[in-house]
Amino acid sequence: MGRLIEGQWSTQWYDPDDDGRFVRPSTVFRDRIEAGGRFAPEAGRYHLYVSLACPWAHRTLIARVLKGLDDVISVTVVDPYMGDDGWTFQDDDPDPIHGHTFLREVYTSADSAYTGRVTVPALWDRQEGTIVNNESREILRMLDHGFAGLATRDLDLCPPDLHDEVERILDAIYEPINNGVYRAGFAETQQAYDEAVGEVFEALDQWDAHLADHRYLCGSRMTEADICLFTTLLRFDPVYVSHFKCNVRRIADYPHLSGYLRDIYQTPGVAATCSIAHIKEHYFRSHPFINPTRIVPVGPALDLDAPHGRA
Ligand SMILES: N[C@@H](CCC(=O)N[C@@H](CS)C(=O)NCC(=O)O)C(=O)O
Repeated sequence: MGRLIEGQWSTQWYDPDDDGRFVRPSTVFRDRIEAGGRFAPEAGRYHLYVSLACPWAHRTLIARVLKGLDDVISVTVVDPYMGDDGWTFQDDDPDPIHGHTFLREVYTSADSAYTGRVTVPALWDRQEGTIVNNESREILRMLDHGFAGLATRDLDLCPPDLHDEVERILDAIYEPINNGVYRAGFAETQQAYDEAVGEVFEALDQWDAHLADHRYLCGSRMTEADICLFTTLLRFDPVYVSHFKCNVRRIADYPHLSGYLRDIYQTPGVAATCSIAHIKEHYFRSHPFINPTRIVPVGPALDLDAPHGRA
């Protein structure tokens, strides 16, 4: 793990705030794919660098498959283990564009003086030779709306009539849930941890109640908000409960969130983007300050194919 400082690699972890809270830095590449713009939608032009372990990258993999963009946007999956060199390419899934060994080299190929973390997802443009964007929520929206005419599946994950509600829910789940589990797991003081875990479970309790009478977060249609909640819920019982100490309740203990998790998992195309083995291998092996033995637990037993009862 580490970061680039003016193009030079440094094995530094995140800097907490004065009270030991985890602080997630903002991402740097924030351009957009749009018809008529510098980054126009074109088949074969863009490439996604992802990890199957990462909940943020997983959002973009799900959108790619649900929109039928598999043949339009190519993908490389990095090795689950993130050590001192950061994300590394796998021998059986090498970097097809540059032939690099490390993801950080993709970042310095985009900007030789880049300063920041080397994160997934990152959306690469073959034509301009740069990273278009490395912020998952924005890449998700680009895959959803930026490739009209190229997407082979007719489905809108943020339709105009639900736009404001999708945005509201994306905002509402981000800090307490999506980022909340990280704020708990990477807290460096008891107070920072207590604060984060309290927020995680208050929010989960609230959304479980909401899902008692809504199939999806925004009602009867699956949206970007569901994708963003799903990728955190999928990792919750196998990883966040023990590794990030989010152990007040499991998702399996929630009457509605548990079925909702299986409902999204069983949506055609989604299961193929999920690898519990990859997820566990990444978290338990890559954070020795949390798990010094790097032993990957065997459980928990999960049956994501069990009936979800929510149709
Ligand atoms: N805000 C970013 C966060 C991406 C992110 O933090 N990804 C993690 C993997 S789960 C990563 O690549 N971390 C490497 C590091 O921070 O060194 C997004 O939503 O895309």
